[in-house]
Amino acid sequence: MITLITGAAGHIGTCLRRGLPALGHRLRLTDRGPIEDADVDQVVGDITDPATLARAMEGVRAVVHLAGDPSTGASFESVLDANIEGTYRVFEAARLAGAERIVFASSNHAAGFTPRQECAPADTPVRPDSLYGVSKAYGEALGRYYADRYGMRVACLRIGSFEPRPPDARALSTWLSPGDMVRLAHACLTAPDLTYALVWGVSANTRGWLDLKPGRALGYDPRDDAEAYAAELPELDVADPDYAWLGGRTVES
Ligand code: 15L
Repeated sequence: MITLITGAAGHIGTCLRRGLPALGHRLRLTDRGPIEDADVDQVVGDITDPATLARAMEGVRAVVHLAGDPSTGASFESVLDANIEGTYRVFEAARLAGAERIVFASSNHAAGFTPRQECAPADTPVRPDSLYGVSKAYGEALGRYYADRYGMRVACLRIGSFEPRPPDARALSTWLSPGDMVRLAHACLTAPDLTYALVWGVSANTRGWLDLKPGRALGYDPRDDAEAYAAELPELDVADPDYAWLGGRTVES
């Protein structure tokens, strides 16, 4: 049983290709360039190329789809190619190859215009704060379609701030640690009852306000908390966009 990781050379891809094998996952990697430090099965090429994807999908049971432009400032042309067309090509190639499960890296920015609240549900309505966020909302819709239409099992992860440590004060609420990223992907790859799920990709942050219950229901057991770094970071004013909005300062950029 092979799990394909797209965008495997990126930050999250590198974290998962290093962390998932120890949890029993046999991986194949794909990215636009070769991954030199990886002594594993890999297919080099672009996800907008159906021939590359057909090779990458051979014998694959599950896909972790990370490839795409990760920048909140991405242009329309860039998201159109990498995120819109690329994500469609990945879902369709996975279906044609008989893969049964897709874990899609969405983002908090699909709902970045959500105001801070007590506890935001994981299926908080789409309120993108950027064209990047729009492209992630599109990926979530595509996932819902492939689940309903073709019976694929799809988990969309609305990832917060994935970094080795919280990069700024906003991330005291939105941080996703590398260890928890691996735990979340593992849960979504193995949950027997997954049909379609939207889950927040964040750690168990003391200052978090994103509901972790849907993730926990799939078996996600976050262990990290950004609070451990709070003393190093400034307090945010409630009027600061990094405090007031899920997407932080992206809502104003
Ligand atoms: C994301 O989805 C982006 O890829 C990343 O660059 C950060 O902006 C992150 O969200 C975040 O919200 O911190």
